[in-house]
Amino acid sequence: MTAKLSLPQSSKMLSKDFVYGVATASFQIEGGASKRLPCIWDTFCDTPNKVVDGSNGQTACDHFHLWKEDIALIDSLGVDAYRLSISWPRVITKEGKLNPEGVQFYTNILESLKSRNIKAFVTLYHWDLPQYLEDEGGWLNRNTAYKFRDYVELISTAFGDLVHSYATLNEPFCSSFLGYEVGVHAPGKVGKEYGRKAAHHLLLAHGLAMQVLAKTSPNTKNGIVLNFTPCYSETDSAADKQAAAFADDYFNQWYIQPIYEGKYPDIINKLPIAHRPDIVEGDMEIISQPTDYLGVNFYTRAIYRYDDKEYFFQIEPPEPRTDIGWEIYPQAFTDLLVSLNEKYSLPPIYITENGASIDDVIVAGKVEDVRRFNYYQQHLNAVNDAIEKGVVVHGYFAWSLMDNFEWAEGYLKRFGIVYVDYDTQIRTIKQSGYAYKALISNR
Ligand code: IFM
Repeated sequence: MTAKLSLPQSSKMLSKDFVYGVATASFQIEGGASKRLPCIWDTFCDTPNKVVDGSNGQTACDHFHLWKEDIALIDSLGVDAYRLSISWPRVITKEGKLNPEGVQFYTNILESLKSRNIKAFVTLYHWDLPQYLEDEGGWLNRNTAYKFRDYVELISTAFGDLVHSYATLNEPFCSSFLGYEVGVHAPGKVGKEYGRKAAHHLLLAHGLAMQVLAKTSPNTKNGIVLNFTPCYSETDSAADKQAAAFADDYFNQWYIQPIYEGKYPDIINKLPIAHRPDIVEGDMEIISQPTDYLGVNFYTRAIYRYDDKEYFFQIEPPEPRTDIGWEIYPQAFTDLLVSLNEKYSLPPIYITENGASIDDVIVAGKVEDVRRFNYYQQHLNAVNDAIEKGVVVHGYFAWSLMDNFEWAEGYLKRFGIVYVDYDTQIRTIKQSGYAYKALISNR
């Protein structure tokens, strides 16, 4: 494949200041599970029928042992930044103290990145809650937010000036809705009475962590990463439009509005009292701390029709779709960025995740992932269109650096721009990876 990723010559995304990076998360790549405390995803993986291929994160991409090679690989792609996450159960003991071995693992990585001039974008929570905290109620327990604050204080102090940017949380929607409301993610709790409560404690944790970072790490860019699946109505009927608007408030605005406006969407008043979060006086002020940036993760959109029992019903995504069944609809990316920009007074945005799961095959040492290449081209264009419409975007991270543990899908779905052979742990840069590298170096 000789195709090149391209952008209009005048594009701000071709400026050297625009940050290009690749992203991963601790549980998805590290392995090295015996060297940390168990987390909720270990327990979830051990529960029958939760992960499609019955796999777990014990070894994953063995990044725990192969991190030096992986950092060299990242460097070889010519990226400006690497977005990684810290495993809370690797760096903090049950007693709430730093675990020096775990801290050293990340310090080595951060020092290596610094020596190569690669900016470290560090996510402090990408879903691997220590199991002992889940045993005390997890994100349903308000105290977990304070435990998170204490962990952030310790780890950000330990990392000193090795970090360029902190994200408090990755995708609180997934942690709360998928983990505590529909139960398809760890810890697998099911109940409408749980999801919003967990979300509130996660957002509180974010706000408390932002307050801490302002003291321990005032020179880093501190913010949060939210995922958005823009909601469209199936038809132009008022009922369908209302259904899409309700879904948007429930799945998207629920997580951003508290941060930038200090309140939940008005639909909170339509939820039964038992399903609403427990909001203590002062919480919304804590949650709405100013952020230096907003991280936006985008993959797809969702289409809704009216439903008289549940307010909305999501219809099957139309083609074209990626291998994970998500519709490819880049226009929604532009629409999303423009609408967020209109609705809120936002700091600069980083696209912290965007990418495609494709059923790659490796043939004679090559992965010709044309469909992923096309996905990247369309979505880079979509970001560029949003920038031209006035949205301030400072960077873009491909999800993911390499194939990895895709949560409830196990290792069956591949999102990497680098192919991983899980038997040999050999990494092979895919054609999309070479194209991404060329885009970055040709700026
Ligand atoms: O793999 C995940 C990642 O951990 C969080 N955002 C979405 C990705 C693809 O599902």
